[in-house]
Amino acid sequence: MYSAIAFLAAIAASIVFLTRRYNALSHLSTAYLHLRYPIKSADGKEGLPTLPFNWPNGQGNIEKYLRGRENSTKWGSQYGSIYRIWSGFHGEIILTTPNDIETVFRDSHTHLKANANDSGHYMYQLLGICLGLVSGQEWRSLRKATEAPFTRTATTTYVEGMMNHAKLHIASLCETKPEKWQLRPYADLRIYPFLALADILYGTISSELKARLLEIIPGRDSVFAHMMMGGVTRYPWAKYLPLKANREMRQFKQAWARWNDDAHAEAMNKVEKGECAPIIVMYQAVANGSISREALLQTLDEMLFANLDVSIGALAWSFVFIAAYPHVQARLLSELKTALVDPESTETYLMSQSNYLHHILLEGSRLRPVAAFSVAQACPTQRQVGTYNLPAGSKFVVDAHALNVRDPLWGPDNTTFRPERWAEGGVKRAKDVRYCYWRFGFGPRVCLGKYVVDLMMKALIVQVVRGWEVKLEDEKGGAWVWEEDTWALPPELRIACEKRRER
Ligand code: HEM
Ligand SMILES: *[C@@H]1O[C@H](CO)[C@@H](O)[C@H](O)[C@H]1NC(C)=O
Ligand SMILES: *[C@@H]1O[C@H](CO)[C@@H](O)[C@H](O)[C@H]1NC(C)=O
Ligand SMILES: *[C@@H]1O[C@H](CO)[C@@H](O)[C@H](O)[C@H]1NC(C)=O
Ligand SMILES: CC(=O)N[C@H]1CO[C@H](CO)[C@@H](O)[C@@H]1O
Repeated sequence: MYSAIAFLAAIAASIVFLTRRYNALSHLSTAYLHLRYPIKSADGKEGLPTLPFNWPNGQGNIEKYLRGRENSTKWGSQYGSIYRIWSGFHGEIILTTPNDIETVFRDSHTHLKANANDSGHYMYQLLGICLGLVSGQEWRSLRKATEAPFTRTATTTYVEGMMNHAKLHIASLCETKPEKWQLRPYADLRIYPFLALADILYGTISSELKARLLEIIPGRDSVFAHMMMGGVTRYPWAKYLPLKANREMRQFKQAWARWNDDAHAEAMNKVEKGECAPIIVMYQAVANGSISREALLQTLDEMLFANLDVSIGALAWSFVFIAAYPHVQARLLSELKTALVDPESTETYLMSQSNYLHHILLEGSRLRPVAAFSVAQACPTQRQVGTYNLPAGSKFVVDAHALNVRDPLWGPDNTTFRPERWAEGGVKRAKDVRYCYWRFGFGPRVCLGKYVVDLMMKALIVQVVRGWEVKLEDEKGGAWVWEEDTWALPPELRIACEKRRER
């Protein structure tokens, strides 16, 4: 009670003294937010360490995602192992230790996702009800209707097709110079996962459909850029304004729906031949009312567009690490020579989660997680985390670097790229690593695409590395001096591929 009065007095004082200052609004909001959303330790003595609110976004998006890597370390040393930031006016509790993460995430299938990712109404129209952003019964029905093609067993059946995709993609990249060519880590990796995934979902699509699918990409990119910029389109009433953003949204959604209907029709024509593409069963679930048409279209967008950037980044980093560390490449090559003798052993090799190739992916994602902080989600019940009582509905975010790099499990060479560590002592047992490593999420609700993504990455890596020696270069073919703490892909970085000579 006294502290509340003191707070009010402090606010009154703030109004008098701070309104003249530039950052008065930040201070006022900080005081208000502390009062409105108090979080105390179990003995009621301490408040949860909380960052001051910066007008008007808090730490939302820029500091959290774009500067996330630096701020993870900075905030961790300043505020401790559990603290709160602001994403707009939404408090988000940052978790940095495996114990706390287990307490919160062991029932992740019951968690509530932030409405449209806290990104406003424009985002809601694009992806507001996709699989990754819905909760409860809605999530269960949608997951059931879309998960069949992504299980481990289903993924095993894609190995041969994926290897062919990878081969064709490489052929298209090195067409003119198969002896020595350069791979651009981002631009040259975009179409490959896209078409590979489309084939899985829709069956092998005709070249006409493929061309139309590729034509949809620029419009989708533009809509996504409007969403990221935010501003007025965050508000529901803005959809009535004659904005370019709104027109492009309508055009994209129409084109996407029509393309899917046509791809579905094409797949139906092949049913007689005994092919049953996953899209057919997904459309059945719409027809019998288990899921809505809009939710399915958004989920297909989520799979093919929204998650793709993430996959390209992960793939690019794998190539960079393999090229940067010749001893890693040599060991991988010798593993490939013994593993890829026939189609059957290729399948076993690509699906294994305990070989050197797999450890390269794990190690790359450990050091370059796809985001510094995970997307916020809320537990439905109250939790005691550390000494704090966190009310039901508190939103939680995982600090990827605190786990993947700073957790003592990875010491003392925690910042070194060393795939071998995944075959050693403490790290080897899945149970020890479970909550010390962030990649596909925690608990029962994790990334739907995890097996397919790994297969996609492995197929391309295998096809490149067994045919070409990879090295880091700049765009003009000059040597590249690798620095271990490079963490944003430099635009002029290239993967040079030089044909291997048989010995
Ligand atoms: C390296 C690439 C990828 C990484 C690191 C990744 C990681 C993640 C993470 C961290 C989540 C959130 C889990 C949570 O906390 O709720 C997620 C969800 C999801 N991912 Fe991925 N993802 C990748 C690629 C893909 C791809 C290519 C697909 C395409 C099928 C995909 C489909 C999904 C879906 C549908 C969800 C929502 C699942 C649900 O909520 O039930 N992901 N992913
Ligand atoms: C939600 O936002 C995060 C961070 O910007 C992003 O990584 C994630 O892909 C978004 N989710 C969807 C479904 O777009
Ligand atoms: C609707 O169709 C899907 C896909 O064929 C099926 O799994 C589900 O059981 C059906 N649900 C009902 C209520 O008929
Ligand atoms: C992780 O690496 C950093 C920098 O190399 C070092 O300061 C820190 O002590 C390491 N942490 C552990 C747990 O080994
Ligand atoms: C609140 C806070 O500490 N933000 C920092 C995040 O990181 C950037 C870049 O290092 C800093 O400029 C911010 O001050």
